[in-house]
Amino acid sequence: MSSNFELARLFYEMASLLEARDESVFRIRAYQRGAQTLETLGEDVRAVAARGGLTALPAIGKDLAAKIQEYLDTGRLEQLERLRAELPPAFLTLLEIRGLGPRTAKALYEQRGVDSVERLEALCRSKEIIGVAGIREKTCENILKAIAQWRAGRKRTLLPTARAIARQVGEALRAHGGVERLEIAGSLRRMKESVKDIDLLVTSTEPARVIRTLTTLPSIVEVLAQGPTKASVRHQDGLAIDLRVVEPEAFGAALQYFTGSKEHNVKVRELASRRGFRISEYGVFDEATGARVAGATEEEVYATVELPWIPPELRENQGEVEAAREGRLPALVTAADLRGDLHAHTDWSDGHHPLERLVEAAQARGYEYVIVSDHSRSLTIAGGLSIDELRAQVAAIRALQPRFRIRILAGTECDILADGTLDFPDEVLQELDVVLAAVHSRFKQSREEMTGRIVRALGNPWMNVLVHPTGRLIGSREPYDVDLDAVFEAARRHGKAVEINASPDRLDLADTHARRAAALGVPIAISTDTHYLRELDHVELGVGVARRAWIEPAQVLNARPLADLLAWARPDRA
Ligand code: DGT
Ligand code: CA
Repeated sequence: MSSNFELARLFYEMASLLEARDESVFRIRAYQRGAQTLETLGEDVRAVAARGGLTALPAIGKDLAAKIQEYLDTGRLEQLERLRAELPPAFLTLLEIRGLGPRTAKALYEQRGVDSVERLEALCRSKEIIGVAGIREKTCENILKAIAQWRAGRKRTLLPTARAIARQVGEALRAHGGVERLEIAGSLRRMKESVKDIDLLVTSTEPARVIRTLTTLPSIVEVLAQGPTKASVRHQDGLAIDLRVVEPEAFGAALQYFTGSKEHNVKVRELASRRGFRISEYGVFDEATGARVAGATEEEVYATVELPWIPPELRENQGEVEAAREGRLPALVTAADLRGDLHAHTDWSDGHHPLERLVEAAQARGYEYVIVSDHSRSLTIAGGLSIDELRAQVAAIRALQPRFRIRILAGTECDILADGTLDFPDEVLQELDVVLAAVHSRFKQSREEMTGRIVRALGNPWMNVLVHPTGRLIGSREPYDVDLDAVFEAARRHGKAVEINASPDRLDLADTHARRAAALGVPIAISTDTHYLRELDHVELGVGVARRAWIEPAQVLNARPLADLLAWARPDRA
């Protein structure tokens, strides 16, 4: 089986080197997917090749099959060795610096010997890179800022990246045997927007085998610690993975303990000690006799302190223990409660698919409605629509409607201009089914100006949903300065909704803000802001934020049936 892992490692490296050379994303992805297939393949790739079954494997086409055969025959990949010889080993990390493309990085390497982030930083400070590939003084400053962000950003990983890695590693562990149960714990299970590491729990009759698999997986680049039942490793994407093998009778206790948060656990343990119990990752124990009284399931653990099971997203010691004790836990919204998506783009503005594809994809998901909300005329960099184009789009939507079961809502993501007026006149907005409004410019306004601007927009009779209300981009742009409580109060007063934008680097509103808005009675839209069709899947991240915000289906705008949604958005038409 060792060939599987060796080949997977080589394919991952190939993908990175192609990326460094700015090659087509399709080729890069092809190698990444091929590597994932090899990492999770339960049969020796030699045996598969011998029976001519390579191209029947998922993600292995003719090209990759030929590469696999080359390796099996010769023990090497000629193309990979050529690519390796062209670039220094640390070159790939340079490309993690925002704004530094492969071409500039290559010029810096060739002309100034920049082969690491440290050297890049030094030459930026001494200004020795000015003049290379059009770099100016201002570019130097930007690179230094990007390096600082890169350092800060490396500490935490965005939720969807971590989820994808956890899924892939989990699948690989299962494929190589010994795993009975496998669960994700920690902040990832609580759906925090970014995580420090991935915490995995496993039950197994062969702990050593599971540990060995993890520590030798091709996507794992470093073993940080290793023991008979636990291991800590670093994944090639930078984050650490902690794995523990636990006894089935203690699985629930371990899951409860390692899901955290620490603050939640402290609270639960206090309740236990008042009842004469001690809770640890090994179970719940009677302090007097030392006997284990619970541990196989989380329900059992919570039952010993007379609490119902508490959803992981709530376990932040933000009142959930009290709510559980008083029978007031919310019945949290799930993805299945959503009847439509209320923020999506098409190639009429900066989306990457025709209108029809969006509608098909949304209908295939079983939605009752989907909005078309392209940008408005002032946002020229995103291909904002003129009034004529918007009207033509509405006509196109109405013409398309008879071919679909799903209702297509004509909308816009209308810019909120600097003075708080909207980018389209009222008589145009009135023609649409649902109007979104957003700030896309003049982010540096004072708190008073920005608050006044958004509050004024909320007063427009035809706008319905304030989208990505703080404008933040996680890890790269701070939210603009705005009094959110004043915004939520205005939304409540005018009967408007606010959005949880599910785009992974936005997640805007954030959990704590969304909880405040919902508590005031402001309806919450959970939308994807889809620009690529696969982003419709991001809805899960938005639902995660909503659940962390204690939100129930009744508080969610797009959990309403179509008729209710339309009656709310366009009462004049009823
Ligand atoms: P993060 O920072 O995104 O990894 O957040 P967590 O919550 O996943 O934190 P982590 O990975 O350090 O630990 C996972 C869980 O294990 C944590 O939520 C609660 C539990 N835990 C870890 N260390 C301690 C500790 O020293 N005391 C207690 N009571 N619990 C701990
Ligand atoms: Ca963690």
